[in-house]
Amino acid sequence: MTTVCSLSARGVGAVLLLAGLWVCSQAQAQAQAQTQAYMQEQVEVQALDQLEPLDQIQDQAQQQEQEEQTPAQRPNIVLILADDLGFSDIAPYGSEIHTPSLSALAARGIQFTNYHTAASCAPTRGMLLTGVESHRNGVPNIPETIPPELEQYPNYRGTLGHNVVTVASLLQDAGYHTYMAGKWHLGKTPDLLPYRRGFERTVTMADTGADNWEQKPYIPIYKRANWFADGERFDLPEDFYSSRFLIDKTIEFIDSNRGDGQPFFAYVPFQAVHIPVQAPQEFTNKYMGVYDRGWDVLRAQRQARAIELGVVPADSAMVRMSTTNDWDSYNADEQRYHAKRMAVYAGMVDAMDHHIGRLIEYLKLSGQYDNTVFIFTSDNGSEASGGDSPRSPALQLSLSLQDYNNDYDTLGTRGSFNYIGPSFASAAAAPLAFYKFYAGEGGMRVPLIIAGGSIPAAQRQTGAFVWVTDIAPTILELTGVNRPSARYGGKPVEPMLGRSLVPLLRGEVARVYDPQDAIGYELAGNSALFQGDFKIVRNRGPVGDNRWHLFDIVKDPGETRDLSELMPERLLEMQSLYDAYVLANGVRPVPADYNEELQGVLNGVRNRFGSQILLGLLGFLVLAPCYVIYRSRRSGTRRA
Ligand SMILES: [Ca+2]
Repeated sequence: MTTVCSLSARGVGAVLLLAGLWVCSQAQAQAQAQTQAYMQEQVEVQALDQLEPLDQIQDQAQQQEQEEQTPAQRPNIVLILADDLGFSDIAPYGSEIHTPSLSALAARGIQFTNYHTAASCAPTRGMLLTGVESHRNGVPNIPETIPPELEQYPNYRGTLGHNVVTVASLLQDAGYHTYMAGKWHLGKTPDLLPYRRGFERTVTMADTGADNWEQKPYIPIYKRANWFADGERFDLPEDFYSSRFLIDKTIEFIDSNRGDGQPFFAYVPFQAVHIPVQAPQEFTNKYMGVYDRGWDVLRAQRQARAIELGVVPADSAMVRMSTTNDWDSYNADEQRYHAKRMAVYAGMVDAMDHHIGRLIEYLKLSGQYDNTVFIFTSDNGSEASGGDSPRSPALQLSLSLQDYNNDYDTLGTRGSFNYIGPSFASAAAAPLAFYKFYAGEGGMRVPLIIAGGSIPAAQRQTGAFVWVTDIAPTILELTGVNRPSARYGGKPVEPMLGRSLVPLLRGEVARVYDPQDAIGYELAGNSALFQGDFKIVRNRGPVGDNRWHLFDIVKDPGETRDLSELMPERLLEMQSLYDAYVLANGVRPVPADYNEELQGVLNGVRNRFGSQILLGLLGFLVLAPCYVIYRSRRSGTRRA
C-alpha cells in the first residue's frame, strides 16, 4: 500500500529511516536533474511568495454589502470531518458500529449516498474549505508525498495557496464567530495556520496525523506532533484523548461568546479514525467478539445492511480486493488479534460519535441547537495501509524504537500503535472497491449528512452526485454570505466553482449536476472523471492496473462491471473531457516510476534531517560495495 500512513504502520522507526536513507540519494539526483525546470519556475514562485496573506485583510466594501443582505437570524454551522472513515463505517450507511448521534442527524436531515471527495487528507480539506479544485488551490496532493519534479510548481506546494479564500474568512467577514478544533494539514508556517485563514479561535494539529493519547508524532518524519492554538505552539494537556479534547475545545470556544448575538461556524476535523487507531478501553470492549468471523463476513454483512437501508441498489455487487487476505489461513490466535484490531477501530468510531453527542447535548441545553446546521462527512475512504502482519519482528523492533507497541492486551490504549490493514479496510469501505489513496469508489465515496436549522426535518436520502467543492458554497448560501468576487482583500482569487446543495436540501431539485456536467479528479496519478451516472477511473499500482475503466456508479457502485467495451464512444468522450480538465487546471503527470510510499519516506527524511544526511548517505553507498567486496574476498581467502 502507498502513503505516509503505511510507513507508519509498516516501517516505523529504524526500518523506515534506513529505507529513507537509501532512497534519499535518488531524491538528490532527481532534484539536480530538475534544476533547470526549477529555475524557470522560480520567478512565478517568488511572485507568489510576495503576496500577503489575503485573509488578514478585510474587504470593507464587500463586507458592508454582505451585512446589508444577511438575513435576520443566521444559522450556526457545525462542520464535522472524520479522518479516513469508510463508506459503511457509521450506522446510517450499514455499519454495525453504534453511532446514535449520527443516526439521529441522518434521521433529522438528509443523507447523501453518492457524495464524493478526494482520496486523501489535505486535497479534500483544501477543496472542502474553499470550494476550489485542488490543483488550483495549491493542494493537489499531501505535501509529504509530492515528488520533487512537481513540488517546484506553485500549485503543487501541498499547502493552501493565498489565491483562495476559506469559507471561514468569508463567514468571519460577515460577522460570524469562526472556530476550529482538530487536524488542519494545510500548512504549518504562521501565514498558513488556520488562525490566519479565517478562524478566530483554533486548536489544531498540522501534520498528517498524530497520537490520540499524548503529544507524540506517530511516524518519525516528524520531530514532534505539531499542535498549535491561536497561531502559537501548543502543548497538549496530560489528560488527553483526541476526540474528547476536540469537542471540549469546541464547546469552550462556542460558550465563550454565547449570547452575544453573533452566530458561529465551528469546524471539527477529528483525528478519528486515522492511524494510529486508538480508543478508550470501554469503547473497545463493546466490540470484542463482534469481528471474530473476519473481514469477508463483515463485508457481506455491511453490504446486506447497506442494501436494506437503500444506501446502494438491491442488486449491487462487490469485487473482492486483491489485497484482502484469506481469513481462514490465520490460526486462532492470529484471528483473535485481527478481530481486536477492528474492535479498537469500531471503538474509536463509537467514541467519536459519543463526543459528537456531547456537543449536540451542549447546544440543546444552551438553546442553540434549533438554529444549528450540522454537516458530517469524512475526508476520504478507509485506510488500508500497514498490511496484515502486525506481529512481525521487524515491525515490533521499529515500533519499540518509537516507544510504541502493538501488544494484544493493550491494543488501542496509550502507547499502542494500531491499524486495521487492507483486509478490514476493504470491509470498512463495503460494498465499494478500493480504499484511501485510490480513485475507486472506496477511496472517494464517503458518508455525508446535512441536518438541522431550516433544512426540512424528514428522514430522506439522495443519490444525487455531489462533490466536495459543493460544501463551501452550500455553507455560504445557508448563511446568506456571498461567494468571493474575483478579488479578495485587493488581490485576485480563484472563483468558487462548487454548487450549492441548498435547493437539493429543500427538496426543490433532484440534482445539482446535469447529466452532461463533468467533474474531473486527479491525485498522485490516480484519476477519474464523473459525468451523470458514469465514471471513468484509472488507478496506478500497486493495486490498480493504470488503465481506464468505465462504470455506471449509480447502478453499480461496487465498480464490478467495466463498460469500456460496451460503450467505447462514451469512454472516449469522457477521456477527452478528462484531458480538458487536466489542461484547464494545471494537472501535471507524476513521474512514471513514482511510488507514493517511497516518496513519503524520501520527503520525510529530507525534511527532517536536511541535505547533510545525503552526504553521509552517498558516502555509505560508495563505501558499502567496497566493504562487501572486502568481506567476500576475505571469506574466499579463508575457504581457500
Ligand atoms: Ca484522511
